[in-house]
Amino acid sequence: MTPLANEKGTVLLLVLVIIALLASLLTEFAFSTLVDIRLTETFRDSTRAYYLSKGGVRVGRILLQDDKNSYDSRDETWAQGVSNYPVGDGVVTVHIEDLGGKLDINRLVDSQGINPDSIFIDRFNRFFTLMGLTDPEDLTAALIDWIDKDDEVYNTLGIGAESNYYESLEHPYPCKNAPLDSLEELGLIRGFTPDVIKLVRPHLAVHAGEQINVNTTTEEVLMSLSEDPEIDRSTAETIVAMRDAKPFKSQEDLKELNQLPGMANLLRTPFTVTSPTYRILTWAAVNDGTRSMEAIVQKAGDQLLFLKVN
Ligand SMILES: [Ca+2]
Ligand SMILES: [Ca+2]
Repeated sequence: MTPLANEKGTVLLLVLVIIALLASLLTEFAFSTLVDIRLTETFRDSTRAYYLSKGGVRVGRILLQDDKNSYDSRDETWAQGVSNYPVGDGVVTVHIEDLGGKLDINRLVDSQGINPDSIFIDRFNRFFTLMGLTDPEDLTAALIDWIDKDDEVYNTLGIGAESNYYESLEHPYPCKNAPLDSLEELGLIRGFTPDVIKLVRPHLAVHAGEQINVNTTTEEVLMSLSEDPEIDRSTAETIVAMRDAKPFKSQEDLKELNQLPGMANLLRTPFTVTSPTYRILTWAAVNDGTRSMEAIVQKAGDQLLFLKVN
């Protein structure tokens, strides 16, 4: 081959390489433009779902503010929520659950974070026993230590856990030494395995209030309230049947309960007929974009106590 022919061949090869590169670049460009459009669409839909979900929280708060009667029970409008309600291109679901019928974990320690509350300790010990959990006192003690300010291990009845325990774990973290903000924190506390949490979660809350709303509570929570004489399963079932037939609408109505076994001995008048706080769960979808939110609100003054965006 002559030097000229050789040069021509090289140029041809170079042109071919450039064409191939350009072609692949164009294909890549077209593909990434498509991906960009899809990402933009998903981002757009997910942003719309975010605002729809946020609107769902507002709807929940409006439903609660609209409820102005003397009692709170699950046959009221707020408790019906909203299911897959169509809004524009999307749908939104709003679920409202009152927390007044649940045992408030943060009540185990006084608001100063210093003294454990003996009445709530008894309730939690009985509750964990009722749920069939082993070492119920240790679970209660671990909750107390998680909440109380000090780093001294609680050791009455059960043995608790402070930072020295949590710092020795494979993935160490300090003990919170403050009230729980959300039930999700339970997963960080010693003894609260996923199975235990699944079992106890429906009966427990944070921000629940000191008294128990008879209209919405569970048999297990009722049974945890009194030991001697105890509120047994049959009394708890009777109370639930009474409130399901007709909600208790005032403290006066609650006097009907005084005749039942275990009621005369209840400490600190544990019952009420209203719920001060609520958990609003919302879920929204717009095409492929979905978002959900969890809000805890205090009904009085429509105060937002906690918000988690998923
Ligand atoms: Ca009400
Ligand atoms: Ca502590």
